[in-house]
Amino acid sequence: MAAKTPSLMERSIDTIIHTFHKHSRKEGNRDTLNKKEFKELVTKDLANFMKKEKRCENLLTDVMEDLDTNQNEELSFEEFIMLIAKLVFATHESLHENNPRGHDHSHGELLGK
Ligand SMILES: [Ca+2]
Ligand SMILES: [Ca+2]
Ligand SMILES: [Zn+2]
Repeated sequence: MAAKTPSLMERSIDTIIHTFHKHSRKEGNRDTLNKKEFKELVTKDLANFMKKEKRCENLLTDVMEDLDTNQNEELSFEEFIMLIAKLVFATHESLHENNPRGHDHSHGELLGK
């Protein structure tokens, strides 16, 4: 059976994993993010979705502490994807801000424009 071309959604999942690894392998444990690696990921790869956190060191620390459920000061992939889940949820919510759900299911524009 010939492999099908990955769909956009499948490629998006690949991109999340690839982006995590791109940063996690820079220092120390190659499969977890330390604070510096997490900061770089937010600054370079989530610059639009996390504008406030990008600019504020304290906010970024709070986000990392929330995600680090086993409190070892490193983010595993499992801990990190909770952030992606929250961002996906928040993005869908903001699309609906002026567009009620229901029969007329309409959406605003992406990236909070
Ligand atoms: Ca690392
Ligand atoms: Ca952890
Ligand atoms: Zn919707």
